[in-house]
Amino acid sequence: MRPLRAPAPESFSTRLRGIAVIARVGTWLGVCFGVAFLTGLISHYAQNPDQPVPFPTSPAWGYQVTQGLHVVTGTMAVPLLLVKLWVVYPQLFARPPREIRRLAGEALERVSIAVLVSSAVFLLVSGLANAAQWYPWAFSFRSTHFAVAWIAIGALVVHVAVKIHLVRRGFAEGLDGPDGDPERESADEPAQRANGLSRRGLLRVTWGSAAIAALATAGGTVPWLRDVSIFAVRSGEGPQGVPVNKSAVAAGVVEAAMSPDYRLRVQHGARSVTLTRADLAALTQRTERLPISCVEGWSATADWTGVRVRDLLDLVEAPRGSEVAVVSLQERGAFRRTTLQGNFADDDRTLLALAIGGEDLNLDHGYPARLIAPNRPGVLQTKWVTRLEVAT
Ligand SMILES: Nc1nc2c(c(=O)[nH]1)N[C@H]1C(S)=C(S)[C@@H](COP(=O)(O)O)O[C@H]1N2
Ligand SMILES: [Mo]
Repeated sequence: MRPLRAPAPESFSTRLRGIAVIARVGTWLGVCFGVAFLTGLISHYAQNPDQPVPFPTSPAWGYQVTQGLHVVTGTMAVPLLLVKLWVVYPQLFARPPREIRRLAGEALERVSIAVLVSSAVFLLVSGLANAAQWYPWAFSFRSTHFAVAWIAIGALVVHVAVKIHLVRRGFAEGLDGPDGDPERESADEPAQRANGLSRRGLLRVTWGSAAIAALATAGGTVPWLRDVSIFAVRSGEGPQGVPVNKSAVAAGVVEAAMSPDYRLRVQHGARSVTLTRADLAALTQRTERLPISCVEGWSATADWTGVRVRDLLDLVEAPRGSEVAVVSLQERGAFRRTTLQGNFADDDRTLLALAIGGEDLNLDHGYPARLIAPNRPGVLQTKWVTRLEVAT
Protein backbone atom coordinates (compact mmCIF):
# COMPACT_ATOMS: atom_id res chain seq x y z
CA MET A 1 0.00 0.00 0.00
CA ARG A 2 1.24 3.50 -0.80
CA PRO A 3 1.61 5.69 2.23
CA LEU A 4 -0.92 8.49 2.46
CA ARG A 5 0.82 11.72 1.46
CA ALA A 6 -0.26 15.21 0.64
CA PRO A 7 -0.16 15.80 -3.11
CA ALA A 8 2.83 17.57 -4.61
CA PRO A 9 2.87 19.59 -7.85
CA GLU A 10 4.22 16.45 -9.59
CA SER A 11 1.05 14.57 -8.63
CA PHE A 12 -0.92 16.53 -11.20
CA SER A 13 -0.76 16.08 -14.92
CA THR A 14 1.65 18.68 -16.23
CA ARG A 15 0.76 18.36 -19.88
CA LEU A 16 -1.75 21.22 -19.86
CA ARG A 17 -0.15 23.08 -17.00
CA GLY A 18 3.17 24.19 -18.41
CA ILE A 19 4.18 27.79 -18.64
CA ALA A 20 3.32 27.87 -22.37
CA VAL A 21 -0.37 27.70 -21.41
CA ILE A 22 -0.05 29.75 -18.22
CA ALA A 23 1.72 32.60 -20.06
CA ARG A 24 -0.98 32.83 -22.73
CA VAL A 25 -4.02 32.65 -20.48
CA GLY A 26 -2.33 34.92 -17.93
CA THR A 27 -1.52 37.55 -20.53
CA TRP A 28 -5.11 37.83 -21.74
CA LEU A 29 -6.39 37.82 -18.18
CA GLY A 30 -3.96 40.66 -17.43
CA VAL A 31 -5.15 42.58 -20.49
CA CYS A 32 -8.79 42.20 -19.40
CA PHE A 33 -8.00 43.38 -15.87
CA GLY A 34 -5.95 46.28 -17.22
CA VAL A 35 -8.75 47.48 -19.51
CA ALA A 36 -11.37 46.99 -16.79
CA PHE A 37 -9.20 48.95 -14.35
CA LEU A 38 -8.68 51.94 -16.66
CA THR A 39 -12.31 52.08 -17.78
CA GLY A 40 -13.34 51.66 -14.15
CA LEU A 41 -11.24 54.69 -13.17
CA ILE A 42 -13.00 56.69 -15.90
CA SER A 43 -16.41 55.62 -14.66
CA HIS A 44 -15.52 56.40 -11.07
CA TYR A 45 -14.23 59.83 -11.99
CA ALA A 46 -17.28 60.59 -14.14
CA GLN A 47 -19.49 59.93 -11.10
CA ASN A 48 -17.44 62.12 -8.81
CA PRO A 49 -19.38 65.28 -7.98
CA ASP A 50 -16.10 67.17 -7.43
CA GLN A 51 -13.93 67.09 -10.52
CA PRO A 52 -10.67 69.07 -10.38
CA VAL A 53 -10.44 68.54 -14.16
CA PRO A 54 -13.97 68.59 -15.61
CA PHE A 55 -15.05 65.31 -17.19
CA PRO A 56 -15.48 66.11 -20.92
CA THR A 57 -18.94 66.25 -22.53
CA SER A 58 -17.56 64.94 -25.84
CA PRO A 59 -17.66 62.55 -27.51
CA ALA A 60 -21.27 62.00 -26.50
CA TRP A 61 -20.78 58.22 -26.81
CA GLY A 62 -17.51 58.14 -24.83
CA TYR A 63 -18.93 56.75 -21.60
CA GLN A 64 -21.04 54.29 -23.56
CA VAL A 65 -17.85 52.82 -25.04
CA THR A 66 -15.71 52.87 -21.89
CA GLN A 67 -18.41 51.41 -19.66
CA GLY A 68 -19.38 48.83 -22.29
CA LEU A 69 -15.70 47.78 -22.39
CA HIS A 70 -15.56 47.69 -18.61
CA VAL A 71 -18.42 45.22 -18.32
CA VAL A 72 -17.33 43.14 -21.35
CA THR A 73 -13.71 42.76 -20.20
CA GLY A 74 -14.85 42.04 -16.64
CA THR A 75 -17.16 39.30 -17.88
CA MET A 76 -14.47 37.85 -20.17
CA ALA A 77 -12.13 37.69 -17.18
CA VAL A 78 -14.41 35.17 -15.46
CA PRO A 79 -13.64 32.13 -17.69
CA LEU A 80 -10.02 33.27 -18.07
CA LEU A 81 -9.54 33.43 -14.30
CA LEU A 82 -11.16 30.03 -13.79
CA VAL A 83 -8.85 28.41 -16.35
CA LYS A 84 -5.82 30.23 -14.96
CA LEU A 85 -6.57 29.05 -11.43
CA TRP A 86 -7.14 25.49 -12.63
CA VAL A 87 -3.85 25.50 -14.47
CA VAL A 88 -1.76 26.84 -11.59
CA TYR A 89 -3.42 25.43 -8.46
CA PRO A 90 -1.13 22.36 -8.20
CA GLN A 91 1.61 24.82 -7.28
CA LEU A 92 -0.24 25.41 -4.02
CA PHE A 93 1.06 22.02 -2.96
CA ALA A 94 4.72 22.84 -3.47
CA ARG A 95 6.79 22.00 -0.38
CA PRO A 96 8.15 25.07 1.39
CA PRO A 97 11.87 25.59 0.87
CA ARG A 98 14.08 24.88 3.88
CA GLU A 99 16.44 27.74 3.50
CA ILE A 100 15.16 30.64 5.59
CA ARG A 101 15.72 33.44 3.03
CA ARG A 102 13.95 31.51 0.29
CA LEU A 103 11.21 30.55 2.69
CA ALA A 104 10.58 34.20 3.54
CA GLY A 105 10.57 35.11 -0.15
CA GLU A 106 8.10 32.41 -0.99
CA ALA A 107 5.85 33.23 1.96
CA LEU A 108 5.72 36.81 0.71
CA GLU A 109 4.89 35.71 -2.80
CA ARG A 110 2.11 33.45 -1.54
CA VAL A 111 0.59 36.25 0.47
CA SER A 112 0.64 38.51 -2.60
CA ILE A 113 -1.03 35.78 -4.66
CA ALA A 114 -3.68 35.25 -1.98
CA VAL A 115 -4.40 38.99 -2.09
CA LEU A 116 -4.49 38.98 -5.89
CA VAL A 117 -6.82 36.00 -6.18
CA SER A 118 -9.22 37.10 -3.47
CA SER A 119 -9.44 40.69 -4.69
CA ALA A 120 -9.88 39.53 -8.31
CA VAL A 121 -12.66 37.14 -7.32
CA PHE A 122 -14.32 39.88 -5.28
CA LEU A 123 -14.24 42.30 -8.21
CA LEU A 124 -15.69 39.82 -10.68
CA VAL A 125 -18.41 38.55 -8.33
CA SER A 126 -19.49 41.99 -7.12
CA GLY A 127 -19.34 43.37 -10.67
CA LEU A 128 -21.45 40.58 -12.12
CA ALA A 129 -23.95 40.86 -9.29
CA ASN A 130 -24.18 44.61 -9.91
CA ALA A 131 -24.69 44.15 -13.64
CA ALA A 132 -27.48 41.70 -12.80
CA GLN A 133 -28.93 44.32 -10.43
CA TRP A 134 -28.58 41.97 -7.52
CA TYR A 135 -27.32 43.65 -4.36
CA PRO A 136 -26.92 41.00 -1.68
CA TRP A 137 -24.59 43.21 0.36
CA ALA A 138 -24.90 46.23 2.61
CA PHE A 139 -21.77 48.13 1.56
CA SER A 140 -21.63 50.82 -1.10
CA PHE A 141 -20.87 49.04 -4.36
CA ARG A 142 -19.03 51.86 -6.06
CA SER A 143 -16.57 52.78 -3.31
CA THR A 144 -15.85 49.16 -2.35
CA HIS A 145 -15.39 47.95 -5.94
CA PHE A 146 -13.11 50.96 -6.51
CA ALA A 147 -10.98 50.38 -3.39
CA VAL A 148 -10.58 46.66 -4.07
CA ALA A 149 -9.63 47.43 -7.69
CA TRP A 150 -6.54 49.29 -6.43
CA ILE A 151 -5.59 46.33 -4.24
CA ALA A 152 -6.02 43.93 -7.16
CA ILE A 153 -4.09 46.05 -9.64
CA GLY A 154 -1.26 46.57 -7.13
CA ALA A 155 -1.01 42.83 -6.49
CA LEU A 156 -1.22 42.22 -10.26
CA VAL A 157 1.71 44.54 -10.95
CA VAL A 158 3.79 42.71 -8.32
CA HIS A 159 2.74 39.35 -9.76
CA VAL A 160 3.68 40.36 -13.33
CA ALA A 161 7.03 41.74 -12.16
CA VAL A 162 7.83 38.50 -10.34
CA LYS A 163 6.71 36.22 -13.19
CA ILE A 164 7.64 38.15 -16.31
CA HIS A 165 10.68 35.93 -17.03
CA LEU A 166 8.41 32.86 -16.98
CA VAL A 167 5.92 34.58 -19.28
CA ARG A 168 8.70 35.31 -21.79
CA ARG A 169 9.87 31.73 -21.61
CA GLY A 170 6.33 30.45 -21.96
CA PHE A 171 5.81 32.40 -25.18
CA ALA A 172 9.27 31.57 -26.52
CA GLU A 173 8.73 27.89 -25.91
CA GLY A 174 5.63 27.60 -28.06
CA LEU A 175 2.74 25.24 -27.52
CA ASP A 176 4.44 22.22 -29.02
CA GLY A 177 7.65 22.63 -27.04
CA PRO A 178 8.60 20.61 -23.98
CA ASP A 179 6.91 21.52 -20.78
CA GLY A 180 8.44 24.59 -19.23
CA ASP A 181 9.54 22.74 -16.17
CA PRO A 182 11.19 19.46 -17.19
CA GLU A 183 11.51 18.21 -13.61
CA ARG A 184 7.77 18.23 -13.38
CA GLU A 185 7.16 15.92 -16.33
CA SER A 186 5.01 13.20 -14.77
CA ALA A 187 5.40 9.52 -15.36
CA ASP A 188 1.98 8.99 -16.93
CA GLU A 189 2.54 11.75 -19.48
CA PRO A 190 2.68 9.64 -22.66
CA ALA A 191 -0.51 7.82 -21.75
CA GLN A 192 -2.29 11.11 -21.22
CA ARG A 193 -1.03 12.64 -24.40
CA ALA A 194 -2.69 9.84 -26.33
CA ASN A 195 -6.19 10.87 -25.40
CA GLY A 196 -7.86 13.85 -23.81
CA LEU A 197 -7.39 17.55 -24.20
CA SER A 198 -4.29 19.03 -25.80
CA ARG A 199 -2.79 22.41 -24.88
CA ARG A 200 -4.19 23.87 -28.07
CA GLY A 201 -7.55 22.31 -27.27
CA LEU A 202 -7.54 23.83 -23.78
CA LEU A 203 -6.67 27.25 -25.19
CA ARG A 204 -9.38 26.98 -27.85
CA VAL A 205 -11.98 26.19 -25.18
CA THR A 206 -10.66 29.09 -23.08
CA TRP A 207 -10.77 31.67 -25.90
CA GLY A 208 -14.17 30.31 -26.91
CA SER A 209 -15.59 30.77 -23.41
CA ALA A 210 -14.17 34.29 -23.21
CA ALA A 211 -15.73 35.10 -26.60
CA ILE A 212 -19.10 33.77 -25.50
CA ALA A 213 -18.85 35.84 -22.30
CA ALA A 214 -18.04 38.92 -24.41
CA LEU A 215 -20.87 38.35 -26.90
CA ALA A 216 -23.29 37.65 -24.10
CA THR A 217 -22.70 41.09 -22.60
CA ALA A 218 -21.66 43.24 -25.57
CA GLY A 219 -25.23 43.28 -26.88
CA GLY A 220 -25.98 45.64 -24.03
CA THR A 221 -23.98 48.22 -25.97
CA VAL A 222 -23.89 47.02 -29.57
CA PRO A 223 -27.42 46.87 -31.01
CA TRP A 224 -26.78 44.20 -33.67
CA LEU A 225 -25.45 41.84 -31.00
CA ARG A 226 -28.62 42.05 -28.96
CA ASP A 227 -30.11 38.81 -30.17
CA VAL A 228 -27.12 36.77 -28.99
CA SER A 229 -26.75 38.61 -25.71
CA ILE A 230 -28.43 36.31 -23.29
CA PHE A 231 -27.04 38.16 -20.25
CA ALA A 232 -27.89 41.64 -21.45
CA VAL A 233 -31.49 41.31 -20.37
CA ARG A 234 -32.43 44.94 -20.55
CA SER A 235 -31.10 45.93 -23.96
CA GLY A 236 -33.75 47.28 -26.25
CA GLU A 237 -36.53 46.18 -23.97
CA GLY A 238 -38.73 48.63 -22.23
CA PRO A 239 -41.11 51.33 -23.32
CA GLN A 240 -40.13 53.50 -26.28
CA GLY A 241 -37.24 51.18 -27.17
CA VAL A 242 -35.19 52.15 -24.11
CA PRO A 243 -34.66 49.84 -21.11
CA VAL A 244 -35.90 51.03 -17.73
CA ASN A 245 -33.57 51.02 -14.81
CA LYS A 246 -35.89 52.03 -12.00
CA SER A 247 -39.62 52.21 -12.65
CA ALA A 248 -41.85 55.03 -11.46
CA VAL A 249 -43.61 52.59 -9.13
CA ALA A 250 -40.32 51.42 -7.62
CA ALA A 251 -39.25 55.04 -7.13
CA GLY A 252 -42.60 55.89 -5.52
CA VAL A 253 -43.22 58.87 -7.80
CA VAL A 254 -46.35 57.87 -9.76
CA GLU A 255 -48.72 60.23 -7.98
CA ALA A 256 -46.39 63.24 -7.92
CA ALA A 257 -45.37 62.75 -11.55
CA MET A 258 -48.98 62.51 -12.81
CA SER A 259 -50.27 65.34 -10.63
CA PRO A 260 -51.51 68.55 -12.25
CA ASP A 261 -49.62 70.27 -9.43
CA TYR A 262 -46.29 69.24 -10.96
CA ARG A 263 -43.91 72.19 -11.30
CA LEU A 264 -40.32 72.63 -12.30
CA ARG A 265 -38.56 75.21 -10.19
CA VAL A 266 -35.32 76.75 -11.39
CA GLN A 267 -33.58 78.53 -8.59
CA HIS A 268 -30.56 80.79 -8.44
CA GLY A 269 -30.13 82.49 -5.07
CA ALA A 270 -33.09 84.80 -4.58
CA ARG A 271 -34.21 84.42 -8.22
CA SER A 272 -36.45 81.59 -9.22
CA VAL A 273 -38.95 80.64 -11.88
CA THR A 274 -41.65 78.03 -11.58
CA LEU A 275 -42.91 76.30 -14.72
CA THR A 276 -45.73 73.85 -15.43
CA ARG A 277 -45.18 71.12 -17.99
CA ALA A 278 -47.18 73.17 -20.49
CA ASP A 279 -44.84 76.12 -19.82
CA LEU A 280 -41.86 73.88 -20.51
CA ALA A 281 -43.43 72.60 -23.73
CA ALA A 282 -44.00 76.20 -24.84
CA LEU A 283 -40.29 77.04 -24.60
CA THR A 284 -37.95 76.48 -27.57
CA GLN A 285 -37.65 72.72 -28.09
CA ARG A 286 -34.43 71.02 -29.22
CA THR A 287 -33.87 67.46 -30.32
CA GLU A 288 -30.61 65.61 -29.64
CA ARG A 289 -29.61 62.05 -30.41
CA LEU A 290 -27.90 60.82 -27.23
CA PRO A 291 -27.29 57.52 -25.47
CA ILE A 292 -28.24 56.48 -21.98
CA SER A 293 -25.29 54.43 -20.77
CA CYS A 294 -25.87 52.58 -17.55
CA VAL A 295 -22.93 51.69 -15.32
CA GLU A 296 -24.23 48.12 -15.55
CA GLY A 297 -23.02 48.04 -19.14
CA TRP A 298 -26.19 48.40 -21.21
CA SER A 299 -26.85 51.45 -23.27
CA ALA A 300 -29.48 52.71 -25.69
CA THR A 301 -29.48 55.69 -28.04
CA ALA A 302 -32.60 57.73 -28.65
CA ASP A 303 -33.79 61.07 -29.99
CA TRP A 304 -34.61 63.23 -27.01
CA THR A 305 -36.67 66.41 -27.30
CA GLY A 306 -36.95 69.09 -24.65
CA VAL A 307 -35.63 72.38 -23.36
CA ARG A 308 -31.93 73.18 -23.22
CA VAL A 309 -30.81 73.28 -19.61
CA ARG A 310 -28.76 76.37 -20.49
CA ASP A 311 -31.94 78.15 -21.67
CA LEU A 312 -33.57 77.36 -18.32
CA LEU A 313 -30.53 78.66 -16.43
CA ASP A 314 -30.68 81.87 -18.47
CA LEU A 315 -34.18 82.48 -17.09
CA VAL A 316 -32.63 82.97 -13.66
CA GLU A 317 -29.45 84.61 -14.98
CA ALA A 318 -27.14 81.88 -13.79
CA PRO A 319 -23.57 82.67 -14.88
CA ARG A 320 -21.93 80.30 -17.34
CA GLY A 321 -19.98 77.54 -15.65
CA SER A 322 -22.44 77.32 -12.74
CA GLU A 323 -22.83 73.94 -11.12
CA VAL A 324 -26.45 72.82 -10.84
CA ALA A 325 -28.13 70.37 -8.45
CA VAL A 326 -30.75 68.31 -10.29
CA VAL A 327 -33.48 67.18 -7.90
CA SER A 328 -36.05 64.47 -8.57
CA LEU A 329 -39.60 64.00 -7.31
CA GLN A 330 -38.27 60.75 -5.89
CA GLU A 331 -38.06 61.08 -2.13
CA ARG A 332 -35.59 58.35 -1.25
CA GLY A 333 -32.62 56.74 -2.90
CA ALA A 334 -29.10 57.69 -3.84
CA PHE A 335 -29.94 59.04 -7.30
CA ARG A 336 -32.72 61.44 -6.36
CA ARG A 337 -30.31 64.35 -6.40
CA THR A 338 -27.32 64.65 -8.72
CA THR A 339 -24.72 67.29 -9.52
CA LEU A 340 -24.55 68.70 -13.04
CA GLN A 341 -21.09 70.18 -13.50
CA GLY A 342 -20.75 73.58 -15.14
CA ASN A 343 -19.43 72.26 -18.44
CA PHE A 344 -22.36 69.82 -18.68
CA ALA A 345 -24.91 72.49 -17.76
CA ASP A 346 -23.51 74.80 -20.48
CA ASP A 347 -23.33 72.16 -23.23
CA ASP A 348 -25.95 72.85 -25.91
CA ARG A 349 -26.86 69.17 -26.09
CA THR A 350 -27.81 68.95 -22.40
CA LEU A 351 -31.60 68.89 -22.21
CA LEU A 352 -34.40 68.69 -19.78
CA ALA A 353 -36.16 66.17 -22.00
CA LEU A 354 -39.94 65.97 -22.32
CA ALA A 355 -40.09 63.41 -25.13
CA ILE A 356 -38.31 60.41 -26.68
CA GLY A 357 -38.62 59.72 -30.40
CA GLY A 358 -41.29 62.42 -30.70
CA GLU A 359 -43.54 60.87 -28.02
CA ASP A 360 -44.09 62.20 -24.52
CA LEU A 361 -41.71 60.49 -22.09
CA ASN A 362 -43.06 57.30 -20.64
CA LEU A 363 -43.64 57.59 -16.89
CA ASP A 364 -40.83 55.06 -16.35
CA HIS A 365 -38.43 57.16 -18.41
CA GLY A 366 -38.94 60.18 -16.19
CA TYR A 367 -42.21 61.90 -17.19
CA PRO A 368 -42.88 64.83 -16.85
CA ALA A 369 -39.21 65.78 -17.44
CA ARG A 370 -35.79 64.18 -17.17
CA LEU A 371 -32.19 65.17 -17.61
CA ILE A 372 -30.25 63.92 -20.61
CA ALA A 373 -26.66 65.02 -21.22
CA PRO A 374 -23.86 63.81 -23.51
CA ASN A 375 -21.09 61.52 -22.23
CA ARG A 376 -22.68 61.12 -18.83
CA PRO A 377 -23.12 57.95 -16.74
CA GLY A 378 -26.75 56.78 -16.87
CA VAL A 379 -27.02 56.92 -13.11
CA LEU A 380 -26.69 60.72 -13.33
CA GLN A 381 -29.40 61.14 -16.00
CA THR A 382 -31.95 62.05 -13.37
CA LYS A 383 -35.60 61.21 -14.00
CA TRP A 384 -38.78 62.99 -12.76
CA VAL A 385 -36.90 66.28 -12.34
CA THR A 386 -38.68 68.90 -10.26
CA ARG A 387 -35.88 71.34 -9.34
CA LEU A 388 -32.72 72.80 -10.81
CA GLU A 389 -30.77 74.57 -8.09
CA VAL A 390 -27.88 76.72 -9.26
CA ALA A 391 -24.98 76.62 -6.82
CA THR A 392 -24.03 80.09 -5.65
N1 LIG B 1 -34.70 59.81 -10.03
C1 LIG B 1 -34.00 58.80 -10.55
N2 LIG B 1 -33.38 58.96 -11.73
C2 LIG B 1 -32.66 57.95 -12.29
C3 LIG B 1 -32.53 56.71 -11.62
C4 LIG B 1 -33.17 56.56 -10.38
O1 LIG B 1 -33.11 55.49 -9.73
N3 LIG B 1 -33.90 57.62 -9.88
N4 LIG B 1 -31.77 55.71 -12.20
C5 LIG B 1 -30.71 56.16 -13.11
C6 LIG B 1 -30.05 55.07 -13.82
S1 LIG B 1 -29.05 54.06 -12.92
C7 LIG B 1 -30.11 54.96 -15.19
S2 LIG B 1 -29.15 53.84 -16.01
C8 LIG B 1 -31.03 55.80 -15.99
C9 LIG B 1 -31.89 54.90 -16.84
O2 LIG B 1 -32.88 55.65 -17.47
P1 LIG B 1 -34.13 54.88 -18.09
O3 LIG B 1 -34.72 54.06 -16.98
O4 LIG B 1 -35.02 55.90 -18.65
O5 LIG B 1 -33.53 54.01 -19.17
O6 LIG B 1 -31.83 56.61 -15.18
C10 LIG B 1 -31.18 57.22 -14.10
N5 LIG B 1 -32.06 58.16 -13.48
MO1 LIG C 1 -27.85 52.84 -14.35
